[in-house]
Amino acid sequence: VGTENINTEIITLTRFLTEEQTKHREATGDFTLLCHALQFAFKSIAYYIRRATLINLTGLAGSSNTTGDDQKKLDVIGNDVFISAMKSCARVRLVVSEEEENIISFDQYPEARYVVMCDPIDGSSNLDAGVSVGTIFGIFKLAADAKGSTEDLLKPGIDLIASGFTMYGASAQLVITMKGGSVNGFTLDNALGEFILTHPNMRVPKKRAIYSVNEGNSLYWEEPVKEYINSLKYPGEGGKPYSARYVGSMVADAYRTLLYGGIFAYPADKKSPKGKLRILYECAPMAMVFENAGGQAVDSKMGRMLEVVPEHIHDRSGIFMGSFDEVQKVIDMHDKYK
Ligand code: AHM
Ligand code: MG
Repeated sequence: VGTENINTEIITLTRFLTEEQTKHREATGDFTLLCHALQFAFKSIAYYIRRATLINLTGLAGSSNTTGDDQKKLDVIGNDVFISAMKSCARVRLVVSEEEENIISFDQYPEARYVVMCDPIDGSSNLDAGVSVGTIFGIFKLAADAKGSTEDLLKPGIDLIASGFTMYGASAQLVITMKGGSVNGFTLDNALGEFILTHPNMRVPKKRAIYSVNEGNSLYWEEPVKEYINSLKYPGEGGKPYSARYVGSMVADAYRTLLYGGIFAYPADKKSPKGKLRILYECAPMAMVFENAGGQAVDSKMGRMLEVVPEHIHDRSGIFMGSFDEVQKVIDMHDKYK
């Protein structure tokens, strides 16, 4: 590579966050510090996933390696890395993790104003096969008088101040968005150890003939969902059927949908009347990303996903998200059944 080809004006996540902070005169820097801790968690998890097979981290927690040492499953490591990063930045009051039954409360930081929800390694059933997984996160800010209890968490996605996800694929990707802002995508440069802004102002294409759903559940689907998916597969005279793409890792299916367009669905059905995916750390953060990128996200009642209020921290919801026009088709199909 000739030196003249080297771009010296790259925007790292660190630089991006600093620039965002200076845009807000009232900013204290607390949120920026929290983002730095998040960034470290993502890099660490990306690293352990890359090394997983070599250092025996795949398989079940509780199993032993050949020397008899206890092995931690990657799920557990991801969760531990994430929580310790959130704790050490001293700006986080509460953490909700898919891996933890209860809320984690950092009582040593009563002044901390942020609440972080996360799925440290989403799609972990895919890990041992080397398929992409990722981390999903959402951030709330506590009101000045909030004590930091469960009630402060059972809030709709419209209250999120930031959200996003990473995907540890061929390279590690980070997608992040702030309230009322655009969606920005970063790629981890392993040599520099920095996330580089590679996808500024991401916009999900308005439509695209791709659907992403676990069709093995179709026996349990409600009629409108069945008819909707059938309408994509059998478009009638002269129409071209949609392509099916389903990784089975929400982060990977969401990332592709964000870039190429189409629809991702995990509907509530007769077997799982509340759906599978969790509101606080899967559905709401993804819905915020898709809305801020110009798409739509609704639940199985066709209400705006970001307005769904969870009843408990691990509450679930059906979800349809993606290109604006594709999600509109699902809504229109459900309207027919009203
Ligand atoms: P996980 O959080 O236990 O990994 O489960 C969530 C994952 C999502 O990433 C993915 O969209 C979905 O479960 C796939 O579920 P299924 O195997 O039922 O299609
Ligand atoms: Mg998950």
